[in-house]
Amino acid sequence: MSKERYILAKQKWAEKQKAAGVTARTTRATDRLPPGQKLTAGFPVLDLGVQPEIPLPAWTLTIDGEVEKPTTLSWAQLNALPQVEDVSDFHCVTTWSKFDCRWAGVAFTTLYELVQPKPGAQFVYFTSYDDYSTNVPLAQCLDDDVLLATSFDGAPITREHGGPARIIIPKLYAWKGAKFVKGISFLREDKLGFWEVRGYSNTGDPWTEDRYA
Ligand SMILES: Nc1nc2c(c(=O)[nH]1)N[C@H]1C(S)=C(S)[C@@H](COP(=O)(O)O)O[C@H]1N2
Ligand SMILES: [Mo]
Repeated sequence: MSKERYILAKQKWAEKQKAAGVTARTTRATDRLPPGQKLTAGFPVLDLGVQPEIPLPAWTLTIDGEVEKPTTLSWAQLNALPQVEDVSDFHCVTTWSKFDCRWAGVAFTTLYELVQPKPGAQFVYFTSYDDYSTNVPLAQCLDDDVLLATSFDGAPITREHGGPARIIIPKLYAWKGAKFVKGISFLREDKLGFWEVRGYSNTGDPWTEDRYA
């Protein structure tokens, strides 16, 4: 791109930002830390005051809704699916972030292929053993960093962090990732989850500080 065209493009971008009411932030983002977030070295625990205990033989995950092949997986069936590992950053809406979380488990796309969603399926609704729920557009669940994670840092996910299995969606605030997950429903229409009906943003993008609706 020529220098002039580059400047013009930047100018247009600035005008668009201004028109959208985007102003300087009080807390500036670095390359990795989204605006308004603080880096934590520990791993805080966020839940609804219950950490359900699910013995592995009793654990199931039901995947249903607008799909050709609704399925209920046992723990053994889940672990027989192809396993992947992904290192990602974790951003909680309460302003802490944790870098380099090493999760392993089954890629969301593997579950997607297993149940074969119908063309009308556009949204995903997750439910949990603690009666938590959350919702995400299907398109965002199909990124290759979205996991049904069963391991953190090389060990089974502890109960406090959502074991036996939890959802990880690194590009969204962490409330969009259900701990203690027990159900995944593919839906035609969006359906708000636990925090989404309580004023949290429906989209939850950390990079635009899309915290509350
Ligand atoms: N089932 C369930 N999933 C949940 C929550 C919850 O309370 N219950 N809290 C969410 C929120 S707000 C965050 S920040 C992360 C916290 O995960 P952690 O406790 O492992 O840090 O889980 C998310 N998933
Ligand atoms: Mo959170």
